Amino acid sequence: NVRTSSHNYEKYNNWDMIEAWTAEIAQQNPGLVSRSQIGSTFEGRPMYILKVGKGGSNRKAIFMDCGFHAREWISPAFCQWFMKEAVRTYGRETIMTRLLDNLDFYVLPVLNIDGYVYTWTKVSNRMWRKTRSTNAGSSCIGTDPNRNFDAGWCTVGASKKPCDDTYCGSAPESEKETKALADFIRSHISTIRAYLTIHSYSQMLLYPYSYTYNQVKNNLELNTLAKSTIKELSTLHGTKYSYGAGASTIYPAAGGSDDWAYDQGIKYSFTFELRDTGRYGFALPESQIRPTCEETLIAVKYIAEYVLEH
Ligand code: ING
Ligand code: ZN
Repeated sequence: NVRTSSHNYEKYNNWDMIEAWTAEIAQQNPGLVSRSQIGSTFEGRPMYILKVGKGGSNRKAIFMDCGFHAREWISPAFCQWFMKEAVRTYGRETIMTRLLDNLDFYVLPVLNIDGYVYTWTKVSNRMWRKTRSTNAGSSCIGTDPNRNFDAGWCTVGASKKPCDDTYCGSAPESEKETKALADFIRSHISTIRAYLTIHSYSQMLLYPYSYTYNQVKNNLELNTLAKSTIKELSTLHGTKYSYGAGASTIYPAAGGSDDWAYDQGIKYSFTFELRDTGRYGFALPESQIRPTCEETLIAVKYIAEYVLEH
């Protein structure tokens, strides 16, 4: 295994760094990592997905995305960390080796690239959340990508006003970014067994539904899995997470990607809300990248093992 040479995983990296890194990590780990493009953003940037796994036919897969919301910088940092650890520990560590021998991870390092780039342009733009698409009849920019999926779309916890931070968009999948993600999942639906989407902050592990208080069919199973996952997560640094169905644990909100993925038939669908609980919020210091990513990696591996066995 060759480590990516220059990439700094304990700093927040801008999009140019991340884009270059996607090419590098694939090139440096042939037979383990491959890169493909799933679409383009509103502003024309290529959306790259990394596939990590030893390959073979008819393999189960786990899909994970980061960077839905522009300001949640710890999220893309985790997808980068996950890939680093996957290639570093494959063949050296039992669990990662078993995972990559038996399933593929599809990792989308940044979904909302245009928004992420925007948060790097000026201090005053650091708290941007949405995409950067234009809205007909409004001078306000952007749609909330996590209100833009076809899951009770725009019925609750979402806004129909383009100037709002939770604007649901003109229609489900109106954004090029969410459409590309949804198209990718639809076209790989026969293999994808779990959907993981990484947000911040709140220290929560959420499962469907958020668009309704109705319980999913395997609610008890997801509740039990979430409970044991956060227990594992806490063992490293003592970080306390809460967990439960989205609507009752964080707030009711329609159009989220986890609810949509679940309704596509992906029975293990989770939203992570990483550190912290509000002291730094979205401006989580770089000194917390390592501990946050370490503990989150434990949780992701724990869920992946469970999914592999079920
Ligand atoms: N939180 C999520 C949000 O989009 C969420 C919470 C999860 C809503 C799943 C709907 C579905 O508001 C953050 N921090 O973005
Ligand atoms: Zn978010």
